[in-house]
Amino acid sequence: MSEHQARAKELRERLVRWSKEYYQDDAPSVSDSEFDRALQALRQLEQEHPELATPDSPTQRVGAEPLKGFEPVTHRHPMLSLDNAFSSDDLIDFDRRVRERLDAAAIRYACEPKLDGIAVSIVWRDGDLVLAATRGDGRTGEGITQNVRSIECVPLQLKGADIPAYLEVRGEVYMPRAGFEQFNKRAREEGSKPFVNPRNAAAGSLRQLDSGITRKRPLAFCAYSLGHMESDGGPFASHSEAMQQLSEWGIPISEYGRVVDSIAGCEAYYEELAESRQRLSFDIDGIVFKVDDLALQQQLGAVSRAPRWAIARKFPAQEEMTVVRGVEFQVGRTGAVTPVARLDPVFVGGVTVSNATLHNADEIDRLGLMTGDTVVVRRAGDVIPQVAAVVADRRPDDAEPIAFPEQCPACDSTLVRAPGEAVWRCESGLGCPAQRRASIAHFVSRRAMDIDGLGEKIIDQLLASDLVQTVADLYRLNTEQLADLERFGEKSAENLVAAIAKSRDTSLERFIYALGIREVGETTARQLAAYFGNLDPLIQASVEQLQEVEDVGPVVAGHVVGFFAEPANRRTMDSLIDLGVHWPIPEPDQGGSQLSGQTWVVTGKLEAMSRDGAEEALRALGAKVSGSVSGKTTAVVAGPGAGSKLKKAETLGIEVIDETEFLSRLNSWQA
Ligand code: JCF
Repeated sequence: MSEHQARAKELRERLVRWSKEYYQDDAPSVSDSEFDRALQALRQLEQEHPELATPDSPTQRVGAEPLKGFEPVTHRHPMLSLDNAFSSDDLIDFDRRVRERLDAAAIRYACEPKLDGIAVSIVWRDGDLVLAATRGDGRTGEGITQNVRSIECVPLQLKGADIPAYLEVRGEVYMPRAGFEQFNKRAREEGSKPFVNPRNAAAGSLRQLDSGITRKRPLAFCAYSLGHMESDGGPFASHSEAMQQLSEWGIPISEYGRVVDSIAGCEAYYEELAESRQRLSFDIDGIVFKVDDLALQQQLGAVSRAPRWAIARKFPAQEEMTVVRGVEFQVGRTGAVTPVARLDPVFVGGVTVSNATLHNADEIDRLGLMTGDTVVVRRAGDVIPQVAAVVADRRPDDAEPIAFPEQCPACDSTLVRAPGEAVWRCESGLGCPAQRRASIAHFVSRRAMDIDGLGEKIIDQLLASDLVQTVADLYRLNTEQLADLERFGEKSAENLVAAIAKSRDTSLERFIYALGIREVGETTARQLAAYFGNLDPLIQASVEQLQEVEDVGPVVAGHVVGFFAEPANRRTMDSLIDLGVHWPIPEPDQGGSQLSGQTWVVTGKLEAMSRDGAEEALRALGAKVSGSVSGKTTAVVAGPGAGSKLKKAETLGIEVIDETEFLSRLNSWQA
């Protein structure tokens, strides 16, 4: 066998195995970019050596054969995929080709995010959902009607006027990130298998023979084009008009869709969404640009697998491969021991990543991870980077098993695992140096007491020099003591003492959050502060009373009671108050506050104050502050760089004000 032959054979075998993992098992072991690179390499090899091409090569057929157990459904028109643009130049080339073919000066483009899910086709006859199928190989897909019927946002019956006799719509079934994270969290807790990413989760959920299982998965649908329509109504002039009509019939469409009048508008749209990508509630892997005019689309036509009138401008991949060099075991604020993989640095999801969480001991077993393994790292949204899969066939001979410690790596006490829990914990509390360090870091963090300039290195120095044992000791520090520490000058010592002093003036909700009670995050802290009004009633609250607070269940209530029952915690709190930490006692909100009953959203960059500061000011006036714009939003404060939230507010006709206007209103409200 020639060298080329052997290489082609190896690539084919890999691609076939990876395809099966991807399309049939919904459990890929390599990243998409790795898959694409292998496919590209094989394509090139076959192009340069045509004698190597075989009819069953993966280059000839990418996609999946229908799974057994599902009826094959032949699409009326092939379901096309999209050509990719990887750079601004690619996009400009696309626009030039389109304009040359159409002999046009500028083209109107419809823009929308490219959802990372599973393409499906859905048919409504006389308004009733009668058929749904996956894309399959583009011609024939799998009938998944029952499963699609179980997706909540897909209308079983269309509403409104002029319902067509036959309507086929194409769109993407996807799993929003929050649902995905929650599903995986539960899977990890229960010891069952989490999904690698939301797309695999959507695919795996959709292709269940039992639609009862699909029903329990948090799936959503978003239409992206009209497949075929038979109707008395006239044909649509544009893609955007068709989408608007689908929306009026009750079919979900992208809330971020927009029409621009030239390629420059496409560039701006891309930049805007690239900036807000991580804040969206779902994964997107790029932006789709389509010639909006349907007559022009027809004129342009399609080549083999993709239309000439559309292109997908891709974002940086959210999954990449790298090597695990070792595993460290970190002890967190609450004693939970988290294995963290040390990686060869890799650019993924727009940043360079060199650590990824492995969650817990079960996860290491489930992944079958060894030191030296090549892994797929995923970074999406504001979730920390994770090891999503191990690439089994890249394991080196000197790979080493990973042993989970039995003793706390920081204080040597025996680790404990509660029945039914996945995490091992160190139970030494603040007796453990790692927990002490982490709880101080949490206490001083920006959203807690907000002490500027007190990073982890300095915390380590303060602990090592014995100047600080508890968070209360921070308020006893003076400049002379600090100036004696390495890397401290007089000025930096003064700055730190000033920052600590400034933090004495805080709010009850920040203080409660800063205590670092297990499972009491910012929202719970805020609700506890609002309900109890001051610290003493909270300390004295019973488990039953605590559960009257919104979102507080028996577990959180137990953690709160347990925290205050600990004498060391009480001593520290007493010291903090003796040392001058204080907060205003909130007036009970009787609906009389300036903004009570209102919901505000703050987005984009503010100049004079931080976004947090603006939100805090709004809450202090009785407003609710939300992270997303909806029909219930009262008003939006938008700074430069505001993206999708601003657009949505404009679409919904919600009042939008800039920072200057906000500051002037704030002045009058607070007067
Ligand atoms: O969101 C998507 N993944 C998506 C896929 C959006 C689109 O507008 C598409 C697509 C695949 C094909 N449009 C076509 C023509």
